[in-house]
Amino acid sequence: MTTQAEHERAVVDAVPTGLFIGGRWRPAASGAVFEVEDPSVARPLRTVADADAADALDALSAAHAAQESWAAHPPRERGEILRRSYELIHTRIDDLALLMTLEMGKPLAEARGEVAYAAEFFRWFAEEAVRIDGGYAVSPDGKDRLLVMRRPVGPALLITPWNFPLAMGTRKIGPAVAAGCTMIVKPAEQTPLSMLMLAGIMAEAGLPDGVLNVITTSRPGAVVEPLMRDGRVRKVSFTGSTAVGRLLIAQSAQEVLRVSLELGGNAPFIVCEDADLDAAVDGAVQAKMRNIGEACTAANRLYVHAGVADEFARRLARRMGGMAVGRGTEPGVEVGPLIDEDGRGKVRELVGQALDGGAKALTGAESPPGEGYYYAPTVLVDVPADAALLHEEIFGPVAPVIAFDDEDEVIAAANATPYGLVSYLFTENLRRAFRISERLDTGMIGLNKGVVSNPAAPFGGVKQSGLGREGGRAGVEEFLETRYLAMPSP
Ligand code: TXE
Repeated sequence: MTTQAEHERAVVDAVPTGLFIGGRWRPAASGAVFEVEDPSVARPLRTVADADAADALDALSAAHAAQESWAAHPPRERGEILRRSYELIHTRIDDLALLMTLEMGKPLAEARGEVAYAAEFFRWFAEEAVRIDGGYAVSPDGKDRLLVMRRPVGPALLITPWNFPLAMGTRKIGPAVAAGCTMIVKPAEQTPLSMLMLAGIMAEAGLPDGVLNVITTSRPGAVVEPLMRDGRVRKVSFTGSTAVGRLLIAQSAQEVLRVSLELGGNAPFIVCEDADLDAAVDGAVQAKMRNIGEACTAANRLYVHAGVADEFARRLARRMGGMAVGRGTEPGVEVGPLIDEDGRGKVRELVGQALDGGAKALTGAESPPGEGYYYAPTVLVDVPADAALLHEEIFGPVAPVIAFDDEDEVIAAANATPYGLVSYLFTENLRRAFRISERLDTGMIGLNKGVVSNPAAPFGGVKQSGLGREGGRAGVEEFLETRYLAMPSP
């Protein structure tokens, strides 16, 4: 009988090695590799190929060579490849989830949830592939006919983060495939393994060589910049920090690339005095603790009406303080480690600073002893208004609860951030729900709900949270150009 450790090793070792370029696996030309770590034990997990700029340009040549024939591929076949990939993902869900837990840290149940969610994007975009259409118009003077046509924008560069190693990939790959774009995917250096496994699955599903190329690298800047400036890349879609998003906007200027960016957030979570408090606490646990708080949609500031704030904070602290922290592969664990020492260091610093400023911890505010980058679920009250954790993305399991008295005050506070991804609102009063929602400056609003993500919805933010939308019909639009043909009326 194999032990759990042997099983984990076998799944990790089964991941194809190398870069996936033009339908073939090959090492980096330099032979370089880099280490991927298991954050639950702070130990190396496996090495992967470390691409340099020349490898990246090879991947681009493969994508560029495949673009014309891929664009001419019947839409239904493009959709069927996505559909088969969706089915294959489900047959491999156990291994994909385990791999994700090992490289990223999230508990197995959450990893399974992400794999299933990631697959849903393929199912959704499989159906969208056959619904790409244009338009027809008669000029106002009746003299011309105008035929509006769509075509794939061209080779796309897809850069994904480590917090949702598969879903942030399929949310980009799905619409790119549906639209007929070829692509280069560059997963985050912390979590390349699940993306490598996905590339193998898509090849098995019949994706033609060169349509999807995956390059892993420990030096993202050095590899991405030459691609951005090459001219053959026509589109970049990025999920990650606002700092890197800004850099990509600057780099995209030279070749005037199409850009979609899904950047950081600082989500307000508003609980009105008439809210169903049980539902609000459940929603807060979801919005805060999903993915260990390492989500751009994580509730970052919890504004609770003064009449119910103490009760809410007490209940939340009881729930969060009772969550089982540990290695994501252990049964019953609800909270895994943070991604790395930098991630944990940032959380420690933000909490330390708030406590120094007078905040009180109802639970947590410490790292459990032992190896791995763990941080205890934390609820803070009496947080000073200038505490950095109210102004920056915490990206960890820390919930600051702030009491408010009136609606105008809480809306102003909620909007007082350069970010605008998502807000959450709990109220049983319909008029109030609409009134407040209309004034919140975010791309998405969760009303009496702690999770907003859905493949059918146009996910994205306003202000410094990004540009463009992912998912829904809008998702494919991001990978299409609009052109028209003008001709004299017959
Ligand atoms: O992000 P980076 P990091 C936020 C979150 C987190 C912070 C830092 O607040 O604490 O960002 O995380 C690639 N050119 N989010 O440092 O560096 C990198 O290889 C091109 C929110 O991990 O932005 C990875 O693939 N690419 C977010 C991707 O960018 C570059 C998810 C994201 O990494 C690059 C992640 C460069 N010069 C972090 N430098 C969300 N929106 O959910 C790095 N990358």
